[in-house]
Amino acid sequence: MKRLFFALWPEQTARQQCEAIIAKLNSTGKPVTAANLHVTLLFLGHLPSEQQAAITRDAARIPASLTSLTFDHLSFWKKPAVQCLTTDSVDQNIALLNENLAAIAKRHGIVIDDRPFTPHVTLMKKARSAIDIAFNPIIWHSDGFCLVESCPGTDGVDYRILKHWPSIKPLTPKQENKHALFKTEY
Ligand code: 3AM
Repeated sequence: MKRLFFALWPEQTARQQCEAIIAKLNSTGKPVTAANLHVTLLFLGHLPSEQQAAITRDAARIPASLTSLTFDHLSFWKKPAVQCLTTDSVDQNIALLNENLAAIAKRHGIVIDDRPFTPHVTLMKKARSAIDIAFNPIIWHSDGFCLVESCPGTDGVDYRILKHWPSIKPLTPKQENKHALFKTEY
């Protein structure tokens, strides 16, 4: 069984801007690696392959839409002990995407988190306290979403994109080495 979630993956600019903030947060926790930066749309948990296939089939029917989030706050969440980027203004297309994905998951009997959807980008784990730093808002554009596997990795966890809608071109091997994120199955 694979541990899966739906997510938005960053464009290069947004990823680099996140990395710059992580650098400013230096030594205040465990930094998220550049290749792991994402916005979780819906956490699914461990799914057997038949359920993964059914979810994948249904997710492909969700109309593709352009989405944009402006991350302008750095938040400290005490319980998960993370520093993350957050936003007060959630793009309606992203809220709809989350609703559509949640409906698919429920239809296939997956128990999902019933807390309100709060788009965020985790930058630092094992964080101990709030930190006040200045940064320019990060505009996170997406033209689709992906199904991601969370795998145990050398750095704790590695995220592996299994599928992306709409389809994207795999990176060249050189790019793949750099960001290790397009080890795709599609
Ligand atoms: O880094 P973020 O918060 O975006 O927090 C976990 C991570 O997202 C979240 O899923 C993403 C990939 O692991 N996650 C892990 N377990 C979860 C759970 N039981 C969960 N979200 C909701 N319920």
